[in-house]
Amino acid sequence: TEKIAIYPGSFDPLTNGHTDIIERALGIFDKVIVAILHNPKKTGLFTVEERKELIRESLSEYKDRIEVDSFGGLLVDYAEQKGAGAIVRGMRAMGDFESEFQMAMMNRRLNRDVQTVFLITGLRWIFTSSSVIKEAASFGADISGMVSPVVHQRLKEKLGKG
Ligand code: COD
Repeated sequence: TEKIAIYPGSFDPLTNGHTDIIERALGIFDKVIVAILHNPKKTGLFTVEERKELIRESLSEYKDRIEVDSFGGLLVDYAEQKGAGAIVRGMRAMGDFESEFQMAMMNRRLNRDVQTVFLITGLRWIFTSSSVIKEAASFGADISGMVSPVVHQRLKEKLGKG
């Protein structure tokens, strides 16, 4: 049977760090569902629809094995509904560990059949995050090489900077 993993996150917007994790996950699983948390209380820089669009365009070469979706409510319920046996999370430097561990334990408590799989990012993405990229881009920093060309373009349009 098909091995399906959920890669959940905010993806506001997708960075090359996220893409690195997706590529690694595709080496293990048959299909990866990139799932954006739909949080009505928290608005990001990009709408959920825009984020989906950016992921689809940036990862079009993998379109046969990637599904891009959004979800609300509990992640483990969504995973079960999608027939996914695993949740993939990316690990950067040490700072990620504590909160990720807590979330994984909570998710296991909620559904012991869904495993959390941590993948270690490529060294060059250790310091990359959507928030740092947004902040740097808002001050006009050159963030090419940290995001895909489409994300780069859309960030420039949103922030009105070059
Ligand atoms: N290199 C490697 N990994 C990276 C990088 C990078 N440079 N940048 C980000 N990542 C990883 C993150 O570590 C994370 O694993 C993933 O990519 C997504 O990151 P973000 O920042 O886009 O998304 P998060 O961490 O804000 O997403 C949080 C969730 C939406 C997954 C979480 O809030 C959730 O599951 N909510 C649903 C409610 C629920 O079920 N709660 C109970 C669980 S405690």
